[in-house]
Amino acid sequence: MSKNALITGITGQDGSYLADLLLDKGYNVYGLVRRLSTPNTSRIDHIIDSVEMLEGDLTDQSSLNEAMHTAQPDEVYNLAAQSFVGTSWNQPVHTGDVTGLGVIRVLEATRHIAPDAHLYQASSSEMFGKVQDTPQTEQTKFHPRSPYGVAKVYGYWACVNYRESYDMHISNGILFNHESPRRGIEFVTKKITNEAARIYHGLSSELRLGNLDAMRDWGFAGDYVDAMWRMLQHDTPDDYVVSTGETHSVREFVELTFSSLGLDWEKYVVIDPKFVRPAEVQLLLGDATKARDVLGWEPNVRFEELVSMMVEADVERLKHK
Ligand code: NAP
Ligand code: F7E
Repeated sequence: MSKNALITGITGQDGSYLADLLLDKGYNVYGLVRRLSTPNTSRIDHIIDSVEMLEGDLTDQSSLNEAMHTAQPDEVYNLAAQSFVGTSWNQPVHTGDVTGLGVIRVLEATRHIAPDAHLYQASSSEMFGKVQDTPQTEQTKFHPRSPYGVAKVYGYWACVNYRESYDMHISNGILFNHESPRRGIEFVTKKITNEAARIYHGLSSELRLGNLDAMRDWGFAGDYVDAMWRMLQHDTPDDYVVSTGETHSVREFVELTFSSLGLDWEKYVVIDPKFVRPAEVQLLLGDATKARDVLGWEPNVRFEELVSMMVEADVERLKHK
């Protein structure tokens, strides 16, 4: 019999790739969608008739309970969050409510209504923040550097606590940055490839950025949702770093993007203090040995391929503008 999966955050980058993966595997997919003045389903329009949308919000316990009753999930993927680090300084209370407390609400709904479900929590390398070890592993201490990172640490420990308190099958994926053509426009990779493609087509003349020295371990979202699924198939719940093991600077991402379009990035990039954060995470580099050894997971897409995939998608999308 087909399994039921409930995905919170199905309209986001990861939710859309995960829904693709689970549908391919024959799951019945339920997606929690919050009410917006204009529905935002562009990332899942291609599968909209194959998934069941349930209205709900991570700030509203009763809607989560109702979604859990309807979906009767075998697996719950909690991907919903206020996920943009920059915004978390402007909306720290909202970020804490959705990204932090929202996890407890999902845990409570699962505990009371689907206690045997396997649950995945979207934890983040932002929890490492001011890194205490390099590379970062499951043993590295957390030192978050933003209200977003602080909220993710709360969610992480809430999951560990519910696992220990109630013997629930709950796993944290500590995912490093992962990107794709479906990435939100405000994140630096998509901002760079989108604006470079606009410049290439003569639609723009500059790209305004903040700190070019930040280093990130960037992977492909399509690879990373497979790691989420593998965690929930394992007999024992646990916490896993998911990363590529390579780190590159924002400057390198810019250089590669512009050079692939035959452009000199230095003619177009303007440093704007508006995009420099109050506290920065300077270096992230993950060691995913445990995910490889226990789950058999490995990334397929490397940095250069990721950049060209995103550039090509934006050049193609904008060519008739
Ligand atoms: P995303 O594209 O920003 O998607 C976030 C999703 O959460 C969207 O579907 C959004 O709905 C939904 N959402 C936001 N507030 C909500 C609320 N109050 N109630 C219900 N749903 C709400 O993020 P992503 O890149 O796919 O990331 C997925 C998860 O992984 C997030 O928890 C993120 O923090 C975490 N994470 C991401 C990365 C990464 O590099 N991508 C790395 C580590 C961890 P709308 O479409 O209506 O806005
Ligand atoms: O920034 C620097 C910025 O916003 C990356 C989220 O998915 O990954 C993501 O968080 C770096 C930072 O991602 C601009 O200062 C420079 O150092 O693309 P980002 P993030 O903050 O790493 C983690 C793992 C998550 O969990 C989050 O949900 O790029 N940077 N100039 C800039 N960043 C942005 N956004 N815009 C700039 O103009």
